[in-house]
Amino acid sequence: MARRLTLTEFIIEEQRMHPGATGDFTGLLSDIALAAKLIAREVRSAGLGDILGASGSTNVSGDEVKKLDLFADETLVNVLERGGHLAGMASEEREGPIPIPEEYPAGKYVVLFDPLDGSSNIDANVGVGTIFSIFGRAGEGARGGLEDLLQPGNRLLASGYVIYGSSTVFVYTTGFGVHGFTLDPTIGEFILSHDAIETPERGKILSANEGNLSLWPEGARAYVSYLKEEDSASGRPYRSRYVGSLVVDFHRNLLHGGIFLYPEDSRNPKGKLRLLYEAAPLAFVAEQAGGLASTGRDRILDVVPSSLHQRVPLAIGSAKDVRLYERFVRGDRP
Ligand code: AHM
Ligand code: MG
Repeated sequence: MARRLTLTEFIIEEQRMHPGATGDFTGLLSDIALAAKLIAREVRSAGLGDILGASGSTNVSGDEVKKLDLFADETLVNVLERGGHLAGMASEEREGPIPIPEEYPAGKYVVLFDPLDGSSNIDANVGVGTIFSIFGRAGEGARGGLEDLLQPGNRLLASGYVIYGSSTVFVYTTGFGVHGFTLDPTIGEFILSHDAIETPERGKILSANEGNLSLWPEGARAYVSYLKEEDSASGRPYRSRYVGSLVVDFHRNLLHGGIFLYPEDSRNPKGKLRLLYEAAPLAFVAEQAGGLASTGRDRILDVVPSSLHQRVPLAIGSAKDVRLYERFVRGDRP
C-alpha cells in the first residue's frame, strides 16, 4: 500500500503548482503545524497540572480566559514571530495588532488566529481547536498594521483549523479544495486522512444554541421551527447537535452535512462570533468544500472588516441549508 503523504509533503506538492512560489508559504503552514503540535501536547495533559482552570483575567471580548487559551496564544506568537514569513499577526486574545520584533526578519504574510476556540469546554473534556487565517500584505506601507489585518475574507490566501479532540486533525484550504490531516502521535507528523473534502449539498443536522431562541429575530426562529417539523420528503425533522465549540460543530457538519447557526440576538445585536478569527476563515473552508457561509443577508467572505474584533451573525454549512436560511431571513419562507 502506498505511504500516505505528510502535511509538509502535501503542501510542497501543492505549492509546486504555483509558479514563483518561494517556499515561504510552505514554511508558514509548517510553523502553524508545529505550534498546533505543541498546543495539542498541552491540551492532552490539561487535567494533570495546574495549567487547567481560569487564569482570572478576561479577554478583549469580555470572555473569561482559561490558562490554556494563554498557552495557545503565546505558543502561536512565539513560533510564528521568528519564522521570517510574517509582517504581523492578530489574535482573538489580544486587543491590537501583534508586531514582529525587530530582531526577526519580516515576511510578506499576516496571520490572524483564534488560539483556542471553545475553551470554556476544556475542563469537561470536550474538543477545542485553533482557527487561522492567512492574508498577503495589503500594501507596502505599514508593517503588519491594521491595513494589512483588516481585509475581507475574499482576499484570504489560506485558512484552516486544528481540532484537539479524540484525535488531532489539521484542516486547511489554499483555494484548491479542503484537505484534512490527522496527527500520528507515534511519529509526530500530520498524515493525509481526508483528501478533497466535499460537504453534502444538504444536511440533516442543526447546530445552534436554542437557549437563545426567544432572543432571536423572527426569521431565525421560523427557520428552526421549520427544521423541526415532520416531513420525510424534505428530510425533516433535522437532528440537533451543538457542542458549543464552533470549530468542532463546524467540522462535524462539514463531514456529515448540516448548518451551524449563530444569529444576532437581543443581547448580541451584531452576533457573537468574530468575523476575522472565526467566521471568515471557516467560510473559506466551507465554500471550498462546496458549502456556504452567510450573515443571513450577505456572503461572509464579502464582509469588509472595520475592526479587529468585529462580530458577525453566522449561518454556515451545506449550501442548500444556508440558502434556505437566507430565504427565512428575507421573510420569503417556502
Ligand atoms: P471562544 O471559545 O473562542 O470564545 O468562541 C466562542 C464560542 C464558539 O466556539 C461557540 O460556537 C460559541 O462561542 C458558543 O457560544 P454559546 O455558549 O453562546 O452557545
Ligand atoms: Mg472562538
